[in-house]
Amino acid sequence: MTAVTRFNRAIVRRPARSVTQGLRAVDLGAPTFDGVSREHEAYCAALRDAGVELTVLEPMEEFPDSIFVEDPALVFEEGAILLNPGAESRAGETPAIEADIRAHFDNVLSIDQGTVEGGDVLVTPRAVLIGLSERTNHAGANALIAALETLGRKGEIFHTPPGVLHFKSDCSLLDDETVLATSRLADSPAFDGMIVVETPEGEEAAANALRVNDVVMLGEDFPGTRELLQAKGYEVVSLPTAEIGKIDAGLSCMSLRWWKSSTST
Ligand code: CIR
Repeated sequence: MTAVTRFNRAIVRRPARSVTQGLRAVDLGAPTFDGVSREHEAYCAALRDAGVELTVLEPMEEFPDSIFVEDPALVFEEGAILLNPGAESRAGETPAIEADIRAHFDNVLSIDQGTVEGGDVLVTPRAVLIGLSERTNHAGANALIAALETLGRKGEIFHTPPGVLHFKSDCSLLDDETVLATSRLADSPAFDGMIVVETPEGEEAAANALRVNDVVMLGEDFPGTRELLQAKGYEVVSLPTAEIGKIDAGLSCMSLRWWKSSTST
């Protein structure tokens, strides 16, 4: 099994004009299409710079949130799992991305009950951590654990802090043994045995960072977190996220990432 922060392939989807109507818990104003597009382009460039080959899917107007490809599927070197988004307006994103997933993976599983969004799933070397949330329920989490077992992986269920969209809205992996998390999630048993770096107060949204190969991608509006990570020796790539932040998204949401070895299909 390849290190969980090593990736050489990813699927992304260009934003549709309807992204301005993306779901949000609190309406602080809609993002602009041009603004989201610029952030998406910068993100794609950063992934390529980090050594990832991208498959770029076409926009889907009927699904405003479909730029967030992380939520309808979960991918690994050894296979993919089609998920079932808990947001009604996003449920159709799974059938819509299925053919693109099948184009890359021979082994494609799905969950047979409940709801799970990929934003609630953090892959660590020890286990695949699944956070229960408004979008991911017990039935879905158990179905995901069964699918993960078929792939030879272990899944474990934890809680997402109340009012937080996804488990990974509040945490991300910095390396094999270190997680970046908000203070409200830092004490979770999910991170037992790991080093937890807490985001500074007021920079909670920085927790949805993204480690890809040698770099940690981080929202550019979080200087305290950047300083903290740089002081610990991480190479930080700052990316604009203010527009996607208006629809509750961060850096992990916009790609499905995996390692393709010369022997994997
Ligand atoms: C949603 O509410 O579904 C989108 N507006 C944001 C999804 C962010 N996805 C993620 O964190 N994995």
